[in-house]
Amino acid sequence: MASQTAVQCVAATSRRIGLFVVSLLSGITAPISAQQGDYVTGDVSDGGAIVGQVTFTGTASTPRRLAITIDTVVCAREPQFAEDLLVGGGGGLQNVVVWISDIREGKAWEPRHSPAALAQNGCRFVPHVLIVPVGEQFEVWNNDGILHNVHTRGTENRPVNKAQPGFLRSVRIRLAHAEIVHVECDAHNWMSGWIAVAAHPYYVITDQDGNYRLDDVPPGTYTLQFWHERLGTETQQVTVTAGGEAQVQARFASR
Ligand SMILES: [Cu+2]
Repeated sequence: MASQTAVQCVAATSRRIGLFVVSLLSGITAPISAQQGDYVTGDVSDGGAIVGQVTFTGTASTPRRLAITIDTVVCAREPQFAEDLLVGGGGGLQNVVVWISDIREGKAWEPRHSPAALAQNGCRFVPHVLIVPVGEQFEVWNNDGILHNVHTRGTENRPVNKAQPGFLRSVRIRLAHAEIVHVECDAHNWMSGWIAVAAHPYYVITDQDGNYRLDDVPPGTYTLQFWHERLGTETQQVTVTAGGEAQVQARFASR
């Protein structure tokens, strides 16, 4: 359930040959500045946006309180609650990863996305869901001064399993394949987070009211994926026009 292959493979050779034509059709202008796996970046001159809200159609119960059993001086300063199903205003579903799964060319990562960082803070992973660019190093911080551990579990990526004693404020991790991996701390069994290893910048996480927005999308028809850690995956088609704003809503039911 945790694994979603974000980009299908295309032949690099045919892509390069067809790049000029594709650029004219899709609104991407020269220069092509970088290439990351099967995704090619360039300036998007007439992109559109995809916006919407993801909602939960079931009845959401109050998040359950977590049992903090060890390191209580640090970890139980405040009550802790599960973050695996957070429903906000209007049934909006938080922490859904939304991405375009079949985009081949588009904008480059914005500088603010690099380096990404995941904090172990108050014996929680913050943010609960993090987007990192595929293949790039990111940091995991230990803000607590006690022993934590970083243990990732995915399908495409080999597991990372690093102890992070209190004096080790930062460790660096690199995940080479695009998928969503689970991250846990073996020292504190309630700690749970997710890392969306993104093949390109068209990934976003829904806010507390379930809203999301993807900007600078080259005109075209795409497949939009929605992933939630408990509720699974939804798929929708979307057509983006130059300068337009495509509305795409998604609903998740109880499972
Ligand atoms: Cu921990």
